[in-house]
Amino acid sequence: MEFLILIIISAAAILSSESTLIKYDFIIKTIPGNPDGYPRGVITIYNANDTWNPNRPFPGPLIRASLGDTLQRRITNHMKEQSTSIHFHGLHMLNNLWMDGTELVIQCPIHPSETFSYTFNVTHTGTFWYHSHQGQQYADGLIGPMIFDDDEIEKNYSYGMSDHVIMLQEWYHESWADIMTAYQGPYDAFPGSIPVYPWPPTSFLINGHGQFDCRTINCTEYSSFLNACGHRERAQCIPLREPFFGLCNPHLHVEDEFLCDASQMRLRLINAASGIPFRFWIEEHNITIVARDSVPILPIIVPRLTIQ
Ligand SMILES: *[C@@H]1O[C@H](CO)[C@@H](O)[C@H](O)[C@H]1NC(C)=O
Ligand SMILES: *[C@@H]1O[C@H](CO)[C@@H](O)[C@H](O)[C@H]1NC(C)=O
Ligand SMILES: *[C@@H]1O[C@H](CO)[C@@H](O)[C@H](O)[C@H]1NC(C)=O
Ligand SMILES: *[C@@H]1O[C@H](CO)[C@@H](O)[C@H](O)[C@H]1NC(C)=O
Ligand SMILES: *[C@@H]1O[C@H](CO)[C@@H](O)[C@H](O)[C@H]1NC(C)=O
Ligand SMILES: [Cu+2]
Repeated sequence: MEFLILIIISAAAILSSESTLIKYDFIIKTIPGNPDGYPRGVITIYNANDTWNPNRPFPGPLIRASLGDTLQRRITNHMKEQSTSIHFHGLHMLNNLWMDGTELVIQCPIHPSETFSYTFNVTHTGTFWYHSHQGQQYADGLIGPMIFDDDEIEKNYSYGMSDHVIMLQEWYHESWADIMTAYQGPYDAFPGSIPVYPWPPTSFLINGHGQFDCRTINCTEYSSFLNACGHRERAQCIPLREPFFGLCNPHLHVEDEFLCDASQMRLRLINAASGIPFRFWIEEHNITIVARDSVPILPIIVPRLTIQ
């Protein structure tokens, strides 16, 4: 599956300063996390010169450069049991397709304990994101934002330092591998098992944080239902169980605040979900859409928007 982004603000190319080599060195690791208060294993990506943030293991570090810069991004896979690769969503990689990051299509997997460097020239401006391109691995947290400066929006609007990334995701309490097994699993693989599609998310995350009310559901009570013809059918039920990594806490994370200290605020919306669109709005405010998929557009003023 591949997902679209709508980016509220970003823009066209105007060459300015000379080229700089910008280096990042990242480590990828699986750790226990609790994005919505329900502890489970997640994948974190963090600066090699630093440690991971247990309170917000993802989104990963912001990659920021300007049009014309060269980016070098070293990735070391410290996961014990999974290979990986990183795709830079929305970048064209013209004459440079070996840096596109699709595992087993463009490159060999980055196996556990291996390192791989991605190098490319920044030929776009605006808001983008990177994510794992190994199976559906990014659904476990391997995502992060990228900003390429020098766009027209910087010049045409006066948002000052009020420049924020907002990454939206749906979240599950199962790993992507379990969800894929549930999608594809045969009927009666074990007594009572039925393939479940779609597998509903348990919560939604904004910049890696959300809230879950910690309820549990015992599917024995929902095992069947009477259909319109009066026949009893087996029901699909997603069991909601106690976490085994620790206690669930519905009030673990407080809301993030974005202080508005200018008359305008730039929000760089990224839909980093695995399978759903989002509707986004801000109470008592209109939103001006100034770009889509990093391409600037004539401004559109809306009370809410849908991001695919
Ligand atoms: C680690 O590297 C990043 C990216 O190069 C840099 O922004 C950050 O300041 C460095 N952090 C430390 C603690 O040196
Ligand atoms: C990146 O830019 C440098 C310097 O302009 C150039 O030598 C190199 O060929 C470019 N690489 C790609 C893949 O376009
Ligand atoms: C689930 O509910 C059924 C019927 O109410 C009960 O027999 C069973 O023990 C329950 N299972 C769990 C794990 O609570
Ligand atoms: C949003 O725009 C509509 C249409 O121009 C306008 O009627 C409404 O008052 C605006 N709302 C706010 C909160 O500014
Ligand atoms: C920025 O302003 C210039 C001059 O008014 C205009 O030509 C251009 O289309 C604007 N670009 C954006 C992205 O708003
Ligand atoms: Cu992508």
